[in-house]
Amino acid sequence: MTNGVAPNLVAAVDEARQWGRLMEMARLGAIPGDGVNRACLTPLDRESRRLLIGWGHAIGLTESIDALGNLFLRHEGTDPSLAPVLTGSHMDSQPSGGRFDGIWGVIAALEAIQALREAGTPTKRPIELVAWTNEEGGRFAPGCMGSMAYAGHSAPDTWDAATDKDDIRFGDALAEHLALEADIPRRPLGGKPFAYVEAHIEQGPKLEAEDRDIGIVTGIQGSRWFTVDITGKSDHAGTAPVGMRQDAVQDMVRAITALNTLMYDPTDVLRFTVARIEVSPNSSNSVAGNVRFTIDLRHPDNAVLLARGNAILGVVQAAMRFCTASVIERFTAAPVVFQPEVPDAIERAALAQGLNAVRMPSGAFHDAQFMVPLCPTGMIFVPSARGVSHHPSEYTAPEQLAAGARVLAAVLADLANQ
Ligand code: HGY
Ligand code: MN
Ligand code: MN
Repeated sequence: MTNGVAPNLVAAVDEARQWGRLMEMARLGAIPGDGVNRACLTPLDRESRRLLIGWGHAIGLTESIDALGNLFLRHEGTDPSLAPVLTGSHMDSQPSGGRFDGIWGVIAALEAIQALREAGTPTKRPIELVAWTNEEGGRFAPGCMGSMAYAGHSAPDTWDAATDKDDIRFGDALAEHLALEADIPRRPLGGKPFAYVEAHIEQGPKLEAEDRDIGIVTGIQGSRWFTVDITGKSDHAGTAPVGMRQDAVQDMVRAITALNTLMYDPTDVLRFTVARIEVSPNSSNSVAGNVRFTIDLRHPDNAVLLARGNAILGVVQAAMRFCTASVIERFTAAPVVFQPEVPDAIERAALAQGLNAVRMPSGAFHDAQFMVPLCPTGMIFVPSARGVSHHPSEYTAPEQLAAGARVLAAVLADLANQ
């Protein structure tokens, strides 16, 4: 199969069907402002997975799950013994997320596979759609647990003790989830796909600003997540002299101020974010005895990621006036560059369909980051309105999503016949 993919395949991708499925999914966990809050391993998550399985069943796909709850829908190839082409993304959302992050890549994979079947496009290799468990890390940190376990990057029980805001352990939530999906056939964790391709919204401003249809993703910058614990002593806000306090909030402010200096980048490439702060006892008239805050650090150059990240502990501890501090690293995703095979297939498909495509890196992390050591990997981006994501107003138009699904369909046909 060359890149001259049958035009009827491209025509078989149905814009309205894809949009309709996305909007039906968006009702599961809908929040004001067209947003979605659908955390992993929840009843809403399971409801969305059952909806997807139903759509897959209707077109003859067979479902299975692995020990991390990663969900697979398989389209059989003419030679079932061949390594499959894997495609998909995640179904969980941020707590105040949008209707497209992750879930579009899953729905686009379904749309592309359905178009292949309706167009009668033969595929030598099987194609497997995957919905990864807990990509966002919103309920249980870190993100990408399902893909990291599948790829052998981390042992499957690595995160069992991670807790959510209600102190539920990830291991317990996963065990409950797997029990509730016990009717779904189980498959071993892991695999050796022939290739992996993920469709995803850009979550940034580039494609819209340059009036492009498609982003051919060349790689993903590195990410490191840390948790900082500051330990002081709670006290009475009215009586405790300020000079005698061990105020964890005040020392947190000193630490973040010092970290801002450490992380300062005049070129604005480095991304340093503190966005989750837990204070105890969290009462307006009790001095804070304990504070926990998160750090999300990103950069495309691993040397910078290592140098700045490894300096965090020393900077935080030097900033302490009255408290003690500890730092734990929760997540390490090294920068990756995609092998040429899949980006080249994406470029061939976009050009063959007369789309305006550009090669670009990803600022967001994705499950694709962990597939790179396993097989040729790539991602297809479509524009994000105003570059906004991880917000209810996240938006990509139906015709833009359809263009992405058409490229995905052509890429799957290309790869599955190699
Ligand atoms: O945080 C990220 O980069 C991804 O969108 N979860
Ligand atoms: Mn995502
Ligand atoms: Mn996201």
